[in-house]
Amino acid sequence: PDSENPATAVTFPPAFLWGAATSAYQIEGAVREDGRTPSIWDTFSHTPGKTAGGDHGDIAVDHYHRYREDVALMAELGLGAYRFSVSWSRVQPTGRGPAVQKGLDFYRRLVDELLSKGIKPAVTLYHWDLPQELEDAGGWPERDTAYRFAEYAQIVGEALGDRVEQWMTLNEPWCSAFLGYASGVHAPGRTDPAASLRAAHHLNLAHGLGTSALRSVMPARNQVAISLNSSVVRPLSQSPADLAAARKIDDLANGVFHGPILHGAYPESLYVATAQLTDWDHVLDDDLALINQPLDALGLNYYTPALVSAADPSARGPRADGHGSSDHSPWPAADDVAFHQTPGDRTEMGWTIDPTGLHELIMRYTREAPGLPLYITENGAAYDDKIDSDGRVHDPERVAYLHGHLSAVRRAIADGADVRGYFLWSLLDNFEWSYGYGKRFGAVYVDYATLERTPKSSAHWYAKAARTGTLPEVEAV
Ligand code: PNW
Repeated sequence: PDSENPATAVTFPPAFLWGAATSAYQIEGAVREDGRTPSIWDTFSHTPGKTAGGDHGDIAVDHYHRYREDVALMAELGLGAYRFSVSWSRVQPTGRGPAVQKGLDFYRRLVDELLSKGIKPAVTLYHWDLPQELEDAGGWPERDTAYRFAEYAQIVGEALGDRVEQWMTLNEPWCSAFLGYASGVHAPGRTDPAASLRAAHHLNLAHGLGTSALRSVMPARNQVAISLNSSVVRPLSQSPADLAAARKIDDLANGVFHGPILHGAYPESLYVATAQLTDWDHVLDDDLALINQPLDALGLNYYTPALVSAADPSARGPRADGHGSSDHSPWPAADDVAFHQTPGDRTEMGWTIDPTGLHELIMRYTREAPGLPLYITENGAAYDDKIDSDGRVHDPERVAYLHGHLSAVRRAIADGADVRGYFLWSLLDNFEWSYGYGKRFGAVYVDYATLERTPKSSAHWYAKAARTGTLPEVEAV
């Protein structure tokens, strides 16, 4: 087999980090414990019609009470790192003011447990769960939310900065801004394209101010990064109209965040494309400098590429962009763009499996941000997993997905990219946002009746990869 043949083995550098990722609202549960108050996801998931089957995160997979067991599982699987997020409303129930120690204590215990097992914690400060009170005050379209985030970042940085080295300010601000405020398929469920563009800017500002706040309270050795939605956007043809459509979506998916964060400027073409919605007067003079903080690393999340063409804006058919169902587009000012299904096999999300997209993405940011270490902070697949009568969960499709994408990462490293680690999404089956519990992304199966955890065959496969630094054959499971 490949893994034993040095000529064909897919072997990673010895320091490569093998991790898994989760987020607070998707796994913790315990939503009313120790002073936690509702976030926009509590409100949204309890609003009829917003999530599949009315699913919500009240219990989720009860990680708040089972974190020791979950860390033990990670240790068994030989993970080198674990990426999790902090629930803002556990730490600051109103989104402002002094911290609740009990809330912080949970994360202190979790981090200590990880460190005691030799697992490197990687903290995301914001994975979409804005305290409801801040949404009531206007949410991300309001500038004040960015200042509130900086204050929260400082609190968490002070509490955990002595023992957590790897930090991410935001997870996928694209989803927060455009699924939250334009298409409305994510919390808070607003459908106001102009507001979504303001939200995007204030998320950028929050990242910049939060980065400065973290650095002001943490040891200099710690690394600050951000995990960006980093779309691979392909034109359906090389016609000028299709190329322009791809350019527009690239600006709205990538440029709107990478531009100010990495280069200190929004793409000129983004201003032009969105002029009908906003004159961008919410961008104040110093903002771009505040946003453009030097970073220690960049996190890329990748699932599937996008395929787009020009479209006649009057002929609005059903959309196929894989971002949930809504009559409202998550793409402001892009009625003239059509989305197409990329050919190939798909996961249970309907997302086409295309590892070449991950290679492409890594090489793009290797060029765009030379010298900046990269981490794949999310990659993974949902399948309709079932537990067998012998108590095993056999998920060869997920193994193949991971093998394909990790091989793409390895190719990128061979091509000169500085990829330092990979975080599988997700450690556990969990609350998949508007899709509820129906979509299972975990390497570990969760029985939602008993909350019992069972590592799937993909978990065993991944554990072997982590242990040996070499990808096992896909048939080896
Ligand atoms: C990411 N889209 O979400 C998130 O960071 C995770 O919390 C989530 O569970 C995971 O990917 C799987 O979905 C996304 O519509 C949600 O393009 C939606 C999209 C992308 C990522």
